[in-house]
Amino acid sequence: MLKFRKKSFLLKNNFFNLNYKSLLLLINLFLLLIFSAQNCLNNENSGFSENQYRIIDIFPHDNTAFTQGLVWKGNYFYESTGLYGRSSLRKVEIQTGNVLQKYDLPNDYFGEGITIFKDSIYQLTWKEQTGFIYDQETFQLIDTFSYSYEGWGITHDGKHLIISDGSPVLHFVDPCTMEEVKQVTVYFQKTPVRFINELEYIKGKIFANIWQTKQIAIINTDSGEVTNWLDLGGILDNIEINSSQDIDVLNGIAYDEDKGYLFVTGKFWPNIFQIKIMDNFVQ
Ligand SMILES: [Ca+2]
Repeated sequence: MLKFRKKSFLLKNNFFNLNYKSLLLLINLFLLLIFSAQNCLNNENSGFSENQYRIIDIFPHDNTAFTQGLVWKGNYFYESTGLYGRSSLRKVEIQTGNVLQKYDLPNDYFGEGITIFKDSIYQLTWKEQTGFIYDQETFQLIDTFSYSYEGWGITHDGKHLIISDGSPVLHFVDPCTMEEVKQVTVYFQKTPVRFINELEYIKGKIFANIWQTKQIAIINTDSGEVTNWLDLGGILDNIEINSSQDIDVLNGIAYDEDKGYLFVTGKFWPNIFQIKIMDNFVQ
């Protein structure tokens, strides 16, 4: 009887020990799972705004520049500015924002987008239907070209100049003949997207500012479909802005192919933001 009791007690005790250990093991496993999941989330999303981009650095920008076009080449920015009487082509130092080289357009030309194709800078003007071609090194005017629409943004895919005119249409132009080769209409969910502004061709996609919005459209070059939207609505929260400063819209996209970073700014913005897009964001 005593033996039985003892056995029973042992059994009960073992049962309790077993359950207690199992419970501890389960708690540990549960905590490990939560920690792992949290850690995984932290690694994936660390510092990325809305799972889209992360600010790498912030550089000064001339807040009197009405930015219409931005390109990154050879560790310098090339920038086009607009407004009548204030339009220019500039070479800008990244760390200081200093303008190292400048060409002022005649007062009756409103500067728009720029792109650099084979060491020549192509610059559009807004309503003048005239484009300028400069030597990249000297800013010497080499040639002019004309088009029958408003000039807004310009980039190139290595074969064609790609030009926006404020409508949903992108014009693909042969850079040798300046003849239009084809048009692509930009749309999102079957609706044409208007006001396509500054452009940047990045790894087979066209990134485009949409005038008066805080979003950049990521466009399939062949179909014109917007495959994603980069929301930069909160990016100015990262800097102090003088209340008297006249800040205009987001405009200006440049791409650092070597580092894989984007530069974004806006008209009269006091800064240029160097950002990294999350790898899985660009589809
Ligand atoms: Ca650009």
